[in-house]
Amino acid sequence: MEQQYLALLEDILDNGIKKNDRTGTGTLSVFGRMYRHDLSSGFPLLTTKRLHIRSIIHELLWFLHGGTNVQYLNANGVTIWDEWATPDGELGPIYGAQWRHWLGHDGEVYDQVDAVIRSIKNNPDSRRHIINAWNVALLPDETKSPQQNAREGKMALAPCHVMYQFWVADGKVSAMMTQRSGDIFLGIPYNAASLGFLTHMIAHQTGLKAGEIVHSIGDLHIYSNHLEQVHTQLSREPRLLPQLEFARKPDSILDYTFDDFIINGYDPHPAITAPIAI
Ligand code: THF
Repeated sequence: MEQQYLALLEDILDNGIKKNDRTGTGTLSVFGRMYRHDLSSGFPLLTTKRLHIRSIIHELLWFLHGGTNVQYLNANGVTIWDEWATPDGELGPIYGAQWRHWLGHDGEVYDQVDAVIRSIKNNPDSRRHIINAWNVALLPDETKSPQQNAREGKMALAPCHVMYQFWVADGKVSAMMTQRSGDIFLGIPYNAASLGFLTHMIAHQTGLKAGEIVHSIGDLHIYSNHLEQVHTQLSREPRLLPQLEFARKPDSILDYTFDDFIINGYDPHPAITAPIAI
């Protein structure tokens, strides 16, 4: 996994095209890239820089509980969503709302997380184990700020990790995540670890082993103010990947707490700070 990540950094440096973007920062961008990782060979947490595991786990628990207000994250010391929230912490109907309570035009509320776990248990061979966040009716108006969109009941940001698909074979569950836009230096390492945690949780809850993760990205970019950091990271040697262990088996996917995730053997190079494009 990590060699593939570093190769993608090189790929963007070599082949990236200078593009402007919504945030006005400027990027080097390539289109359509993928990497895959067998979860039995270690947990997908980069070692060439230290990642803030706390932020990643709390963000995922927040999505799974349907959260769309940063208060839960802030109460747990996580600030990665603050820049887009209104003063009272609202982000509009982003991931958590779509995952847990997608409102259908029939007025019915759809819980995609519960549905996917039931379909994996009851109909493992299905090719429709999907969680989709791209709710067209609630996408933001790009001419307005994230906060203005949230105030108007729209998503503060359009989903980046749009679709998750699960696949069951040989007693294992694999996951493919399709991402429309990926900030490779700051976002992708979080997204990869988050996909790893979610896949392990779904495997745990359905009595399967964790198989592979496949991460597919549309516009994959390095922000122009991350170039120095990327060179620092490329100068480092990857180390052994850590292992994930669960402290217990919670009754449902909604009953995991931060302390249920035990990461063994994480020995990364130091963190590399970088500004986030808003
Ligand atoms: N916007 C941009 N420009 N990039 C993204 O990756 C991104 N996200 C989410 C929404 N909008 C985005 C927010 N995710 C960090 C990491 C992920 C984020 C936001 C910020 C970040 O600054 N990480 C620091 C450490 C900060 C911390 O964990 O406390 C780091 O060094 O990794 C795509 O999901």
